[in-house]
Amino acid sequence: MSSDDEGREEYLFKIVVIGDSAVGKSNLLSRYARNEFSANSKATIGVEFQTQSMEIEGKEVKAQIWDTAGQERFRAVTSAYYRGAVGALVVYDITRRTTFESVGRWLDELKIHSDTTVARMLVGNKCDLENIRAVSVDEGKALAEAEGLFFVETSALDSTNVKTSFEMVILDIYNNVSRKQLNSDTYKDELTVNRVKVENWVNGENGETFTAMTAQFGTMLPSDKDKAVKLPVVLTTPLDSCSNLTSKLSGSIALSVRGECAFTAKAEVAQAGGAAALVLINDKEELDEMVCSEKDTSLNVSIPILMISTSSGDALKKSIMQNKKVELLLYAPKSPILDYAVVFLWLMSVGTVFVASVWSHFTSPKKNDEQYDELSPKKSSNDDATKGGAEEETLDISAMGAVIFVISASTFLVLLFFFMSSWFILILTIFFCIGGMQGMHNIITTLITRRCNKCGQKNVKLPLLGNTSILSLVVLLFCFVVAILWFMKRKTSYAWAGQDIFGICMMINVLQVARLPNIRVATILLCCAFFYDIFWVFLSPLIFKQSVMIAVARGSKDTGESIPMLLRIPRLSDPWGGYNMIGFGDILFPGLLICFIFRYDKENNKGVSNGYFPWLMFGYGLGLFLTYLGLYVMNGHGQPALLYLVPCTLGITVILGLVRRELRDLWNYGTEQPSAADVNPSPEA
Ligand SMILES: Nc1nc2c(ncn2[C@@H]2O[C@H](COP(=O)(O)OP(=O)(O)OP(=O)(O)O)[C@@H](O)[C@H]2O)c(=O)[nH]1
Ligand SMILES: [Mg+2]
Repeated sequence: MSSDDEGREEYLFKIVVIGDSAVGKSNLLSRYARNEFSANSKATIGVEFQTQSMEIEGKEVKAQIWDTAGQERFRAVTSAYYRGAVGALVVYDITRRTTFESVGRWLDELKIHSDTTVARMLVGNKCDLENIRAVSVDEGKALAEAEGLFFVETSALDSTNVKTSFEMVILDIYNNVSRKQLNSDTYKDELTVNRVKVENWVNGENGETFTAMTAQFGTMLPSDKDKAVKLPVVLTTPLDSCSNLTSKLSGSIALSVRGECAFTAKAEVAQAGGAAALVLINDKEELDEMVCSEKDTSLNVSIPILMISTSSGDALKKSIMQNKKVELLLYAPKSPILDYAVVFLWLMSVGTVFVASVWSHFTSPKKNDEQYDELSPKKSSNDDATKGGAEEETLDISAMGAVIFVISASTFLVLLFFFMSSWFILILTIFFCIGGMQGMHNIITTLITRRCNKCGQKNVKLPLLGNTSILSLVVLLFCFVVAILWFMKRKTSYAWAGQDIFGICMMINVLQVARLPNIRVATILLCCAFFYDIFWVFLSPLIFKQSVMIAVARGSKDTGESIPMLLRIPRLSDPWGGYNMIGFGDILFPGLLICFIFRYDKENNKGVSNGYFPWLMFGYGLGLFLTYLGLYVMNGHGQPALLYLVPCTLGITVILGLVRRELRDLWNYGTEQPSAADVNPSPEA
């Protein structure tokens, strides 16, 4: 998101310059970056960088150009040099044949160390020295053609083609990138991804891997662990890296502390000292984002800069001070945006809604059997009987109730957002346990009594509860034990399974109790919920600086505990772990409508062909699918599922109702009598 905030897209490309010693690599770069040339420049030792910006199609493209020594003995860790490069200039000297003959070897090295497609250009430098030319233009062209490279002859001395050669490579990379549709999200994501895994070794012993955060400037780390290099760590002197360093840093990772000066200043100092990366120890456990202010866009930081927490930093510092050898391996694995956990989540949600809808239909015959002495006398007035029976255990939601519900849910959400303390979460968790327990109890007893009629008939008299069936008691005890177990283990990695089971039981139960009377109330409720969801996910950042819904769903920052108000499945293929989640509301709200429709279909003897239920189930599944599609398209940004679910369920109902001319009936369902009564007095008035 960060690059979107500035309203301008940014790209960062790494380009490497390679070729034998003294072919003029450093001079080509200094000519391009600073328009400088040095007639007696020294051979490069180690690695140097320059960042140059240019604009392509209104987008800012930054090229980070790396220059290293042509001489083998001065070259820095080769794989680190090539890592992440998307462009390369292979330079030879037209006055020295041997440098041209080495080109093949340089290309091989490039091939071995780079993973992505690299835009490559063959550069014949020193074309100002025509009189002592040893390699003809045609030879250069032929080689470039054979290897599939661009070709150009340059002179760093008189500037011929220097700019062109770099810009052609940058443009080619840009075209490659945009052609591959990497342009917007994926590629930007790669640049802004800021979580890093830090593996560490103390005296060769592998310690616990911890997480670091990279700055929004500096180079990216490889996403692949195999491509990362293990480097020794050196404590900087001074420890804050604010003034020039006296410690020897080349080829190692600098470890510094936060404070005293800007991150960017530290970065530049460390880079000037030759560090391969700078690791800053934060002054607290949390990791803050390190940004550079707008003014610093000219910044030439080309090493990765990252921050680690106090505790991990201090542990490393201590080991170094004890003269132990500390090594770090830094890499930034990427999360897949979609995980197959999504499929299970989809199945779970659709399954819950389906089961909740058909539940009473498939369990009621047996219920009737139990209560037949009560029902049979009234069987003649069928409608009354079912309605009377229903009223005992169900709650019809009224239009007013729907509005009040959404308002109180919003209030609750804001309260949660501001006061999400551990005890608040604890209370909600207990409520969740009770709800889940009750749901589970109801489901199990219903299922058992349906299988065996007599099971539920043995009763005992209890002091407070009165006449209770033994079955019910046993099941209750079981559910209680399960709830307690889950409560105690709720912070474990497998607690999600229990949470899902309880959540599903609770929702099926809620959907049996709460009922929508007709489409009028459904429309009010779902529309309110629709705006509620969109507001709290998308619009709340405008007021609260972050999405209230997403913040609440993520849970408390301090304890890492979240409120069990969603179904979740771990993202197994994600190196960062985490969960795919769906809120209870995304199941309950559409669920209420679908349950109503199922009842409507049954009460009006509608089958598969003329009913609404199959359509709505399809609509719900489609809506969820679209939600995940939205998640994917928006690069993992939390989605208000109801944005998709409401049109896909309520929308379908209304459209079908209109087409079938049944919308009126659906709209006023169950209120036909009162509305007729309403009509009667009006002529009098
Ligand atoms: N005439 C002429 N001389 C050049 C040109 N480019 C570089 N030189 C000279 O060639 C010599 C080597 O240049 P560098 O840029 O240091 O070469 P390099 O490829 O960076 O060498 P290493 O760092 O050792 O790999 C210097 O003396 C430069 O002045 C050019 O275009 N024309
Ligand atoms: Mg050089």
